[in-house]
Amino acid sequence: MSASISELGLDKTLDTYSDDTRLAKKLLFSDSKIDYMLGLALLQGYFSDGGHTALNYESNEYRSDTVLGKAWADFMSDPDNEEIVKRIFALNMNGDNLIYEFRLKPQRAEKYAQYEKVNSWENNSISCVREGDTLVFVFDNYINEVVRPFKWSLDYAKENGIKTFIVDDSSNSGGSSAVLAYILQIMINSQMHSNVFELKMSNTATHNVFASPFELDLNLDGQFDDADKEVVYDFNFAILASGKSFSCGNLLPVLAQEYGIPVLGETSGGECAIDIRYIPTTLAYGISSSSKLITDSGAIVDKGATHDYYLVDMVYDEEVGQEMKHFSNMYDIPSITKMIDDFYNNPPVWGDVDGDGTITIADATALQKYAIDLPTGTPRFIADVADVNGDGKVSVLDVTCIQKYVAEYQTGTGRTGQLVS
Ligand SMILES: [Ca+2]
Ligand SMILES: [Ca+2]
Ligand SMILES: [Ca+2]
Repeated sequence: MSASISELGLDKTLDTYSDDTRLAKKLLFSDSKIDYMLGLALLQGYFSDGGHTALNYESNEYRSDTVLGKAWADFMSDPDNEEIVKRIFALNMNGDNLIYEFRLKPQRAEKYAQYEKVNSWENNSISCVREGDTLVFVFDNYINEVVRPFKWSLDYAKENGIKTFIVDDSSNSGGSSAVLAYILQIMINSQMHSNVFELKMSNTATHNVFASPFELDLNLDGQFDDADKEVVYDFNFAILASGKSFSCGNLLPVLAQEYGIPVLGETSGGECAIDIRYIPTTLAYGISSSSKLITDSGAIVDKGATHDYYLVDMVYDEEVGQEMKHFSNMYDIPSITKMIDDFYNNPPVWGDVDGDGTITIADATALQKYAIDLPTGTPRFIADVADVNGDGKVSVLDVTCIQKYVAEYQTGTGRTGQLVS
């Protein structure tokens, strides 16, 4: 829809885009405030970016203890209005907004129920789950109550032979940047040996860059001192992310990736800083702020962390009547542990494009698809090791080299199988 708005403007887009946008426009011109809110709710599914851009952003008007909020709640629960309520719901599902709430979360819960729950806090909203020598720390908001359970889980892991420590950020809608600073600093502190984390922002109008330093009590003893610099955990850290990982939930994988920590699942949802604005009817809406958080290398974090391993399937859903995202593979602890092991342990080798440590026909097949811009069909694809014949591009010639290598030809294999120096 954004392409249409750029070309035609909002008004004409609403006229031409779909029956729903035409209905939304009609409702937005109504004298009834409930109609107006319905119009916004219809458009929300189209405009949603997962969180920050929210036309019917939760405001006082929507609270059930206000006159309008109560009228809205009554309207939505009235059986006479079932059709329009269903339509709004369906639009929001298609808009990716509710997929995570109604699909990712139950699929995740089902998967984690297969493993040992080591501990949980805050009515089960924070937990850690173990399988073999892997521990997964699960939390869905960056709230202060996460800090001690996180530290507890790290210490448990250290004392109990855990090698792989996974931070499950995949259903995390954000929260406090101070909590994010604590979690990230611990994950990267074997490289940093510091107790100060700097969160950097850039103003999109002036390009002025500024940093907010967080001094961190990493060992949680109430003192800020040198002892905090040596709070180091030598696990193989990894992050699970999805399109639902938003705001601070997006910031963690983006920043951690620059320190070599792999991101598994799908590209995180994006955006970080939020502005709340009001329209003249007093309804609030949310948009992303003009100040953008940036990484150490200066990259804007808004677009999200590109997954190192893509673990989402499309599965036909009979109830919905179409293919829907399926997330169970993201939470299969033995298989993601193997990927994380591969990520940390396999040095880059020419031709091993799926990064599993061996050159097989699977690498040739993935490369063949990549060369013609198809999805590779592998969770990981390392484009940097694909140009095995060294001609500066990735093409079917590289595929042939790998096929010959697999078939044990002595010539015509390029540098397939050699370590990337
Ligand atoms: Ca301390
Ligand atoms: Ca391989
Ligand atoms: Ca090539």
